[in-house]
Amino acid sequence: HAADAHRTDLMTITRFVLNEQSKYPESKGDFTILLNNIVLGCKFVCSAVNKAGLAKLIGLAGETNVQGEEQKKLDVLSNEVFVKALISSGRTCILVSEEDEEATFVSPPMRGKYCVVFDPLDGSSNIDCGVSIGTIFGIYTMKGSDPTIEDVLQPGKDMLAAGYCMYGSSCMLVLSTGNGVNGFTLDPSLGEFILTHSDIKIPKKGKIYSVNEGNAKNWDVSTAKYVDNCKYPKDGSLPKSLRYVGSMVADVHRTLLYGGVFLYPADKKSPNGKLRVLYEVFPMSFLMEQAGGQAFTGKQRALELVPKKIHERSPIFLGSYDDIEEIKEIYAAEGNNA
Ligand code: P6P
Repeated sequence: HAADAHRTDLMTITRFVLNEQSKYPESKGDFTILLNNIVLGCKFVCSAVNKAGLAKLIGLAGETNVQGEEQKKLDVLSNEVFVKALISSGRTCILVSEEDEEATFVSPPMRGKYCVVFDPLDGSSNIDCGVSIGTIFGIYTMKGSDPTIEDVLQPGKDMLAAGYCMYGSSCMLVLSTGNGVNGFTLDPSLGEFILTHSDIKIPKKGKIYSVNEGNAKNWDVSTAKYVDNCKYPKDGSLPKSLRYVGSMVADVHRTLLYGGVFLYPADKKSPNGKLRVLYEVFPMSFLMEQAGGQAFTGKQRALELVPKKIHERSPIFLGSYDDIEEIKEIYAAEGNNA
């Protein structure tokens, strides 16, 4: 039976990536090895997050990260786990983490050709109240023969792959290697991520908008106008619902599956918005486009941004194709006049 086949023909993330990579005869399995180490990191963090309340991991580590935010112990732990897993893969040459001010250059003999940019535990301010949090990552290939910082300042459209792992009611890894988006759910009894959401496509138009309304006072005219249209539609359609978790992985995952838009706009306080280009905006924009959606900065296609600094920020509007078109039309008409 089909159901049985599904149960017995377990498509693990490793098998899935191997199948994908077999389309590239020249690939030597390096990407699969890299991905396996990312998956290992996600499994470890999933376990640590689920036990956080019990293992007294909660609470401030007393240190502050480069963003000037109090670091919680799980941040520190997650970052260390991913850095060690990525270096030990022997397939990376540069690592950029939200938790580390400087990029990490991997020395031979552990050096490989991939550059990984990641936020090991995004949304960590939500750890103590049990709200879903996640790991976000993007993968570039080194351009030359020796790694330079330019290799991690490439536009998001040149990423080889991107994904996130959400630690919520279940642990789910959502990945794209440039051929669509697939979702894998961790089966804790097997310790394997199993394909559960094949070829995810975001609905063309959604009924949900996701933004921190608390920043409304500081929005520019175009954002204010778009959000107003969501609440008081001019075309007689129903108002959109507001859903905002305050954890990017949770808000983007819901947007990807249900449709609608997620916005973290610029405002008078933060002219470049809050979210980081390399390891929040680019990976989520890459996934959205691969799922048939769009990602816009208020000025341009998000994936065409060329970052100058590894912790640079950008405003971001991402989600359903038609909803983002509406935002682009408003910005085209009104501009960014804050
Ligand atoms: P605000 C979490 O701190 C985070 O980096 C993202 O995960 C989330 O989308 C955003 O900040 C929430 O920011 O200002 O609405 O609390």
